[in-house]
Amino acid sequence: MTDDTQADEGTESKVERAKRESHALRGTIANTIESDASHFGGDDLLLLKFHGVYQQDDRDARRARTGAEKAWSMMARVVIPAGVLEASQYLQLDTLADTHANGTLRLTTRQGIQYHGVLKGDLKPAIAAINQSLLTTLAACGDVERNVMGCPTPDGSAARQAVHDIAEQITARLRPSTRAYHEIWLDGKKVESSEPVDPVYGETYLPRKFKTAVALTTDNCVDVFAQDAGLIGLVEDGRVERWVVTVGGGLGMTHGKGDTIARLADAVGVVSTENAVESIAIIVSIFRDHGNRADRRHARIKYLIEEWGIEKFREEFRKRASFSVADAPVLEPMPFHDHLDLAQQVDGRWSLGVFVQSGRIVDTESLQLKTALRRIATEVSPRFVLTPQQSVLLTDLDDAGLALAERILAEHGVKAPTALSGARRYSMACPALPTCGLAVAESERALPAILDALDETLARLGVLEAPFTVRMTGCPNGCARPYTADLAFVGRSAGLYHVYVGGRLEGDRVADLYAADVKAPDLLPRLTPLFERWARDRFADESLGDFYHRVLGDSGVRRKLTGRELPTLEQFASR
Ligand code: SRM
Ligand code: SF4
Repeated sequence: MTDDTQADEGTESKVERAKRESHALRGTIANTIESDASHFGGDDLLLLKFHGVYQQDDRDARRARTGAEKAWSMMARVVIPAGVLEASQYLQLDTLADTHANGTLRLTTRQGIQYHGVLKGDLKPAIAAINQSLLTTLAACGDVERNVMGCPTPDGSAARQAVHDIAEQITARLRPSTRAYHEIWLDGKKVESSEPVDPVYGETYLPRKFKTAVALTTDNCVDVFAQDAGLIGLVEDGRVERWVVTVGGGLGMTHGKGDTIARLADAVGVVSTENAVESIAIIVSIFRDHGNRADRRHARIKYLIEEWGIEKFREEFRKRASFSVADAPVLEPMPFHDHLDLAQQVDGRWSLGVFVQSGRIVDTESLQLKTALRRIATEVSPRFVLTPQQSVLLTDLDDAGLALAERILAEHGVKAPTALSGARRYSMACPALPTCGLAVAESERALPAILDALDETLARLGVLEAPFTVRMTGCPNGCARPYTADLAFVGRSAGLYHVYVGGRLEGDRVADLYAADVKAPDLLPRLTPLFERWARDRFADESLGDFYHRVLGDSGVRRKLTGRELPTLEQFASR
């Protein structure tokens, strides 16, 4: 056996055993909460994830300390299907950041919200408060269906309603049935020890996490091909009645492990709206029954598709479906919108985008974003729709509300999205240090300075407004979806990054490893020849990733990237 996540042949891995023996995800979490212990241990660390909680420690403090106990705290993640919040919910979540966490809200790349720095003693009241706002942390993490993403489609059309409805319905259909969540965090009442086995997930839940997104043929802002499963609504006259079902996307890789891959999804077939949710449930059931439970590194559905091939998967899907499944059409490339531009809804009201750098809502001296959004929630009361790019839309604004929201934003130093460079507006970074236990390099804290320098270079070259996406992560797990970006920096070790080039906003192409092991200060100097060539020779509106592919002469869509150390393509820029 190599580690806890792998099993010897014929034995059960430690993680599978922990799930089986957890008594429907209870473990000893409740006892630890009641006790004086400073932190959780053993199987509870795994089980907590199903409740939306990760135990973390302050990595900065870890570096500074010698021998003292780690500075433990918790990260709690809120499930928000398709990112839709009422103003009252946003207000409650905002308050919670100050009363029970580190004073910030962190919008995630999957339209959820995370709290960092929650102390063990604050966990129970924090989760209770989240539930009072009619939201939950249950199934935000763990080996189950995670937060279901959905295109925000701020036009308020029937297509938007369809996306939101389906995201809600998938969430409800695939939420774990355990009473443990209520028992531990809410009412405290013990239920009979004979709680029935979860009807969807069984005793051992899924082999690993499972992610679904709902997109539209008119917009792939959710990066649907990077998801375990997806639904793409075929928009006809503003309505959706049929959905393309997709399977087998996923981005997590391990450096140096060629058998770990970033992969884009394949189409399974086309189903009607009434069968869309069931289609995702069927894919989940196939993963539950056939996913790899012996090696967690290979326990994502993308590896099952690699092993079986998509034809075998389609056969299995049809076998389990009690409804008709049409052959999947060849999909035209789908456009991408970040939805931040001011847009009028079909009902005449407005949607206004607010850019949030790396999803972190916080007040600083020059930018009081948290205060501004709080004031808008209180004084204007719009809907808050979190975007898959870590920003937020204020929707359903009437004329007076729009004027007031714009004034409040300006008063607190929040720039309009149109005032941002293309690179900044479409950028994303994962949290990495100091909270993420898996980070090997900086990301969220490093990206702003990189973007400042990048903006200078792009302005000098006359391409400041050109849209392209820059994404950064502190390790190869891919939380900011780096491998579908035009340009990505992926942490290798402290101050060292792999550079990927060649994805694009439309999310239908996987990037290439462009330069390996680049020191942080050398990132932009190493890329300048590529930027210069792009600025000089690009077609109008051609993104960096598209240009790279056209000039390299590779018009094919790259469907997967492996963690193997490939030769880099940096020399291309000087060819
Ligand atoms: Fe992620 C693990 C943060 C989206 C792939 N991710 C983690 C953990 C929980 C670290 C850990 O396991 O200890 C990170 C918490 C850091 C912190 O301090 O907050 C973390 N992931 C995030 C978020 C917050 C990044 C962000 O900038 O917003 C995103 C939360 C989304 C949500 O609301 O649910 C987040 N993670 C993603 C995505 C993107 C996506 O889903 O669209 C991916 C790539 C897609 C995929 O899953 O293939 C992603 N996260 C991972 C992986 C690699 C999984 C794999 O198959 O190898 C890990 C590591 C793991 O699971 O063991 C991971
Ligand atoms: Fe942590 Fe790596 Fe995910 Fe960044 S990409 S949040 S460093 S697991």
